[in-house]
Amino acid sequence: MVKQRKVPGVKNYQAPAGGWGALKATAIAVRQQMDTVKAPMTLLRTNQPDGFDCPGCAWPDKEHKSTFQFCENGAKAVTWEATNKRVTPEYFAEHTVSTLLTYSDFELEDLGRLTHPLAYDAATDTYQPVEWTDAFQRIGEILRQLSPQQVEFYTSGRASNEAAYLYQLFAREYGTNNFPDCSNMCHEPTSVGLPRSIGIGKGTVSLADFDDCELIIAIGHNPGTNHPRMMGTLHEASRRGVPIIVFNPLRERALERFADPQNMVEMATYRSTRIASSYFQVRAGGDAAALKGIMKALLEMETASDDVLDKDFIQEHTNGFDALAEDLKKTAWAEIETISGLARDDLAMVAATYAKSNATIVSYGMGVTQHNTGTANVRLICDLLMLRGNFGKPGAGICPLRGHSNVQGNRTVGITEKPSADFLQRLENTFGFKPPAIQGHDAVQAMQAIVAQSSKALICLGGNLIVALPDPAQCFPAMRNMELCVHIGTKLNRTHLLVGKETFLFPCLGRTELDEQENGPQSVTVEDSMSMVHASAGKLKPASEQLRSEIAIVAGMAQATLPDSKVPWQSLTADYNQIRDLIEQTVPGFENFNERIRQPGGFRLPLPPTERIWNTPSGKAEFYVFEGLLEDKQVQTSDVLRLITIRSHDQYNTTIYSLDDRYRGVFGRRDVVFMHPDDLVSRGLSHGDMVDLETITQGKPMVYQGLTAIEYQISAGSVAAYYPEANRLVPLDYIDEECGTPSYKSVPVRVRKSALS
Ligand SMILES: Nc1nc2c(c(=O)[nH]1)N[C@H]1C(S)=C(S)[C@@H](COP(=O)(O)OP(=O)(O)OC[C@H]3O[C@@H](n4cnc5c(=O)[nH]c(N)nc54)[C@H](O)[C@@H]3O)O[C@H]1N2
Ligand SMILES: Nc1nc2c(c(=O)[nH]1)N[C@H]1C(S)=C(S)[C@@H](COP(=O)(O)OP(=O)(O)OC[C@H]3O[C@@H](n4cnc5c(=O)[nH]c(N)nc54)[C@H](O)[C@@H]3O)O[C@H]1N2
Ligand SMILES: [Mo]
Repeated sequence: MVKQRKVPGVKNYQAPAGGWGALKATAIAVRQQMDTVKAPMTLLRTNQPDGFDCPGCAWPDKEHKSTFQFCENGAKAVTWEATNKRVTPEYFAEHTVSTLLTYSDFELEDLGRLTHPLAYDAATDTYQPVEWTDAFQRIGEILRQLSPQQVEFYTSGRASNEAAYLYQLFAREYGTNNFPDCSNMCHEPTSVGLPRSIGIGKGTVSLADFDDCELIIAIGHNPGTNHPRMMGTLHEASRRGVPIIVFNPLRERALERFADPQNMVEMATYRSTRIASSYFQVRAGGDAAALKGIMKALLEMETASDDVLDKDFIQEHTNGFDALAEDLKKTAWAEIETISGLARDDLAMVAATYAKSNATIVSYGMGVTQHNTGTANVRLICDLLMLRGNFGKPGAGICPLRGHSNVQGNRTVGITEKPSADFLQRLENTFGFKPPAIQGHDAVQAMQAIVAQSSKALICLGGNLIVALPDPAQCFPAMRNMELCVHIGTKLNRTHLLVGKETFLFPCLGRTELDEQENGPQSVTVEDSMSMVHASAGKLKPASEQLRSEIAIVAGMAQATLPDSKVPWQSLTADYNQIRDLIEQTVPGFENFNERIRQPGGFRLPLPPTERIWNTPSGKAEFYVFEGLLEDKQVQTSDVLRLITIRSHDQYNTTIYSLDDRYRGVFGRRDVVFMHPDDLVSRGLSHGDMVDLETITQGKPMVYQGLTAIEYQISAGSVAAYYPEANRLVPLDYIDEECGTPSYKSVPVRVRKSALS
């Protein structure tokens, strides 16, 4: 490489992921947020049988009873919640909402934990303290005046099963299925695609399968940052000699080399373990083409040797093989190569490795789902696995890496805009009211309804919805028209400041905190990425005496809104065992719920594909034919680049812990765009130049000015910038039509020298 010009805050980070860098970063996070005396005890209670579930990610623990697993980003998530900082009514009195809106996302949350229930006062443009009961009464009054179809009930995936269940009960008794949730922006392609292919919208592997697998294919996820405890598993697999094939447009350090802080020898000797055995820098949005290429090569091998496919499995358990084979035959290699950005020989090599493995796991994340071919991508992964019978045998299966720590559980207990008739019937039988049957809004539809002013109230159980959604220029101002906004959160964020005519901000207990109710201390439950359900109980003294549990807040609003409700809201709040009894009555798989969560490690929900039972209409697993290959049909001009919006190492979704992104060598800033050297050269740009990005849309222009272009190991044709800032380039209606998920990772953009430079 030619010697590059120095760009402030940009360095070439040489160290492996994990290792001493991770320990140092944890120490800093603790020092900045917490009392150093309290911190070690709190961190040690993470993911222990009598402790709390880590709010960081949804990766499971070995039986949830392991000794403390060191995890840098888990520690950040915990210390961020258990911080000593507070944002008090006095602070709100002195800072108008308009002033707070000028703060960065980082500055807002860094003010600390919310301490009091607040109501927005338009006359002073400030949040003022309010009594809980008064707030509930007012919310009830407004909701009773609105039609239920005008109200949106958002859930972010940290809510416990118990809170989420009560929340859906409240909204359904009130009369709506409007349940936009974070999953709509995340793994909806999994929830929609997997049931069509294998009959259930969840991953099929368990941790034990990683001990038995012979090959791991990791597509479009960045575990060193987002699922750090998975690194231990990958590290073990790699040391066992399991090939790990990675598809990712960016060279992510943790997928290349990792030093396990759990491993004394590696730490003492500064050694690390290679993770990926092969690393393919697929073009953004090129996975469908790559997957089809691997399958095409596999079929070509089958023609030659007749021993590659699992023909018994295909015959006995699947439908649609011939159509798939026909389509693969028709698809030209030239097209596969152009769109995936990968060579035929490389894809054939992957097919050959796959053909040798008797048990393969494919893991995937947002690099697969956040495309307008997201659902197709997920189904093509199933096709690939089905060709060699990689469902329902040890060491094999599909492993979607879920986002929020309980996003999967929220779905299981009823947070969905398209509930099944069976679930609605169970609710009716148990509670004696008729829940609405008409389909509700998902996240994008909810926002569109808010923009169109047909929705007039938004209630948020956690999260930062409006910042997480695309197109702030359209969405932020639309919030001004709302009759009512209610936010239940732990820390202040921008969505809370997009106030409507009446807005309430309720502070709630976090995972780490003791939840004391009338019947004593309570625990909640969560479900991890591998369908394990277990209990979580915080022990810390709550951040303020005014805090209430999410459950108590939901129940309080429900009672005030539905005076004739038959649901015993108050006694459910006093004793969460009663909520679990109701879940048991209405959601299949929760038999003896209260008893089973007392076992250390909890229990696993049923996963029929692991027994080769397929709950599809045909009773078989369904092969899927994806005739298109392109990420979208509209935009194919010669200068188009595909923008990927990504997370830095120091952020949790819209929560920014610091401005560093250590593994990618970016420090103290986020205003950068990662580019391939050829893409810089062909635009007359060099490393460090200031550039503007413009989305290629039919609609109004969307521009992001003044980013610094940095040369990076990213596939040609793809560029990357940080989320949520880059949401200004994502059109709201640019979605996967099958499931409504925004295509956050394949936005067609042009990059040019900045008008500001
Ligand atoms: N510390 C931390 N932990 C988290 C989160 C967090 O923000 N911070 N967020 C949580 C949530 S809600 C989620 S959903 C998960 C997210 O976890 P991930 O799924 O890992 O999410 P991202 O970082 O958005 O993107 C993942 C990777 O996809 C790659 N990618 C982008 N486009 C493509 C493509 O077209 N093809 C392929 N093959 N790869 C592509 C990117 O380069 C990146 O490495 O993590 C959860 N855990
Ligand atoms: N461009 C782009 N946009 C994206 C993505 C992307 O990759 N690119 N990813 C998408 C994905 S995968 C997701 S999941 C969404 C995330 O969307 P959300 O889940 O809505 O956003 P978060 O940033 O996780 O929410 C942070 C807020 O949650 C609140 N909070 C934290 N802990 C708790 C708690 O225990 N209880 C309650 N009630 N509140 C709590 C705090 O107030 C905090 O400010 O963003 C999506 N948006
Ligand atoms: Mo997510």
